[in-house]
Amino acid sequence: MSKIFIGDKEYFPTVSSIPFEGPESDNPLAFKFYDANKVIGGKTMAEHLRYSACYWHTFCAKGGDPFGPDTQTFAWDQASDPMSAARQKMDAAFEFFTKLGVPYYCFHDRDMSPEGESVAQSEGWLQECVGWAKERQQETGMKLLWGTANVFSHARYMNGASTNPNFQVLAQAAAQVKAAIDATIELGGENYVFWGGREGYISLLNTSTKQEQENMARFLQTARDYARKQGFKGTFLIEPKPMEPTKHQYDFDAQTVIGFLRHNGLADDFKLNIEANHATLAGHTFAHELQMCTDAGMLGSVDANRGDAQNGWDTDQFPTDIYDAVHGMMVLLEDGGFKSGGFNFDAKVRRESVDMEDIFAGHVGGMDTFARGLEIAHDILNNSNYKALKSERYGSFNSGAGADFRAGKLDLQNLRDIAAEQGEPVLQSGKQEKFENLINQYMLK
Ligand code: XLS
Ligand code: NI
Ligand code: NI
Repeated sequence: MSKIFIGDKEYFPTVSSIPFEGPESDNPLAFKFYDANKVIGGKTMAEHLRYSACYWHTFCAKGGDPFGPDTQTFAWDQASDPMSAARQKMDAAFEFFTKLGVPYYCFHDRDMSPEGESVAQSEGWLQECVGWAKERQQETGMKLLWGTANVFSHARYMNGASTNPNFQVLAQAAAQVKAAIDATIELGGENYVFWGGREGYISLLNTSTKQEQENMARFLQTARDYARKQGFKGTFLIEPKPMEPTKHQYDFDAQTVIGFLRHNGLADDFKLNIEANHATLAGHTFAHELQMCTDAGMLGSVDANRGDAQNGWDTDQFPTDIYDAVHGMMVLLEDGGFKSGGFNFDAKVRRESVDMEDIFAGHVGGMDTFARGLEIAHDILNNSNYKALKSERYGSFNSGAGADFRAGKLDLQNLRDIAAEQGEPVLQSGKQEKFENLINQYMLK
């Protein structure tokens, strides 16, 4: 086995580069469907899918849950001084990214670099880590899909970051966001993400929601202005989530966020980062959230994972549901595919999955799921009568009075007169069963 490692130690010695072996292979650490160079509709799978692995779940979280401590032990987590530990973690991360064959990664400031005792110390440490990351990016060809700041874990953020009732906490969050934007620019990041970790409330009784949302908007405008001034050309992304950790989060779902961005003059610079599990929590499907974004021209990127239909929390499981992947890919392909975004696996192995190989298996499964989803969705959109069936339902708007209405040429009196003249409309079938059968036909053939 040829050794691939960054720095002076191999952290995953039992795993080599993950090969594509096709659906007949029974090697659990080989791709069955993700063939990076396979061309689908004029683009390779790698270009369509733009896969990314995340730093936080894979290299920072170790299996602890509210009822028990960590279950996973990491070889890169043994050094006693925090900067040596950060360096080892980075070597392990880049070894993992390279062996998996993802072109992108994502990180929060605090995943990569420890929190210092002052703003200045935290900034200095982050800059040092960014220097190492830049070297490793050059060495491996890895690129940064997005950076972000963790302004929700530290105790100071218990009442929110930009929506905190205490201005001093807001300023601390600003310091972190500034440093994380600088880091993202330095590493050539294509996007910068805001997930509103604790931007919401636990009790409405003690919360001025109007002021908090105004402050959030002002904060985002200020961050955008700073980043643009520093030359950031990428896309800002908001990641909706309706709840958890707060009872109610302001970035509830795609439609709420789109309205907020438009209301606050942010729609030209910001798009959305849709996470599948957050859609589930909001009572929506993954495809619904993607569709709301594409309708608004605001689909930025995707946090690929899966929730659990019976649980009400963010389980962040690896995406294996092919039906969801097909529908999601149909929406994405109809929108022309990703521009600056990609599929970032915001997913973690289960607490009980304690073998180092399990994190490879999780990502391999997720990458195969969307690769197959891409092929099926492309087939449906190009070779079936799906699009024709759908547009037929709206055929009455294509000409005559329907087209006049779309063009704004009819007033309410005109509409009334048309109704009176035409009489009761003939019932028109929604044909849902035919649509569902068509999807299954293409999935199962
Ligand atoms: C948490 C979010 C988080 C963001 C990045 O639920 O998904 O991981 O993606 O801050
Ligand atoms: Ni996420
Ligand atoms: Ni999440």
